[in-house]
Amino acid sequence: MVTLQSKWRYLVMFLGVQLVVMALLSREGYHRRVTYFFRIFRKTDHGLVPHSRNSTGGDVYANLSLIAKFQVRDEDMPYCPRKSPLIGGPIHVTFPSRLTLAQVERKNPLVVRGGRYRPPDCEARHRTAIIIPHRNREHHLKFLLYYLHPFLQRQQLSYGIYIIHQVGNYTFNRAKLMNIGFREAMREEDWDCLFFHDVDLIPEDDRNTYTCDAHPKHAAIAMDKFGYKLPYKMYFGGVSALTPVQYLKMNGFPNNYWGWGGEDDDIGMRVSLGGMLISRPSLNIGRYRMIKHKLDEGNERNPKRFNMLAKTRQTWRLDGMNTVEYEVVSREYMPLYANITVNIGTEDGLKPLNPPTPQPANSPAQSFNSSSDKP
Ligand code: UDH
Ligand code: NGS
Repeated sequence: MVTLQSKWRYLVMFLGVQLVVMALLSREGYHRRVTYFFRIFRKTDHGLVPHSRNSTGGDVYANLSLIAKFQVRDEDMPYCPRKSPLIGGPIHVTFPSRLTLAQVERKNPLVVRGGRYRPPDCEARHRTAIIIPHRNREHHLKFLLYYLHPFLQRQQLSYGIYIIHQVGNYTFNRAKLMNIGFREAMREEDWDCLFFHDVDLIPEDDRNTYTCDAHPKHAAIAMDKFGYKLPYKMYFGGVSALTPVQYLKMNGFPNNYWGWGGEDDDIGMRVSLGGMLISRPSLNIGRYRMIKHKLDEGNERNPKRFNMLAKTRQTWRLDGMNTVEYEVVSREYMPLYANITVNIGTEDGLKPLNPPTPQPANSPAQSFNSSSDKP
């Protein structure tokens, strides 16, 4: 039978045990021990990085806090693992209306001037340049940068983002801008892979690695607007990736498709005319969400595209990287990208923006053609 006296004794013992536990917990370092204890149950914290689908909740920034903030000395730098431990799988893509470039900058503190990044704690195995043809799409660019920077950091790539901006109002020429991007990027660094990337396509899975394959890669194979399937077998539009050797083997892209349509089909044909195959990621990984928009003013459908495509077999060696002519108007190294503004002329050829007056040796405006300037 429990007496009143023994009840008091139990109560005093209980309080005593509590005091001892509290004293233990308040000792220096208890926090570390408690955290360690809880981590046994929550394996996704710090040292243990999630691999499974949805483990990052689709947040493209979720894993980035795991990147070491300190810079390891170059001579002590190990190679990054073959498969990045930061990859999390599917990414949830939305377009928040109030997003600003300043916010994107703050979320990417390790990106340096010109939109360059290299992993701070390991030597990247791949160096990838992203080439984005651009005019009047700043709104789309902001969203692409918001998603692409953390996406590439999660893949532990060394990378740079180049915007190739067409100056003036003359008809847009996507493929020619890509040729210029290739040349301008390669003159700055020995990139081993170039991604040719529409500004309005956001990758939805970071297992879609932005590295090159043994054959030219078509990365955007499953877009939301096509019900996440290829619209037709030879489709090569949206996002593609080539090594410099692959690019030159097919003489780059055509320069003579002015306006919308056909240039991506021409590029696809060049791949096989250059003796190569098309490599593709799987449908569940090469997924993209397109930012909806209408056909732009100055990029009307090109009525000549079908006739031109019928002649690609005869024209691909005569027009491409070996004939691209342009004038660099400016090179600006912005916090999140390099902005290269170019005059690409018209169907009738390159007309310099400024009359050809004698220029000082380091003037920013320079003209290029294949014979005067090699990458
Ligand atoms: N681009 C610009 N500015 C322009 C036109 C094109 O920056 O004025 C760039 C941009 O990177 C864009 C890419 O070129 O993502 C391709 O152009 P697009 O987005 O207009 O072409 P897409 O085929 O979409 O992806 C067209 C939408 C309307 C199709 C109607 C015909 N079916
Ligand atoms: C083809 C176009 C491609 C274009 C693709 C998808 O018909 O340039 O449709 O267009 N080829 C020709 O016109 C010869 S889309 O649905 O994105 O507007 O990329």
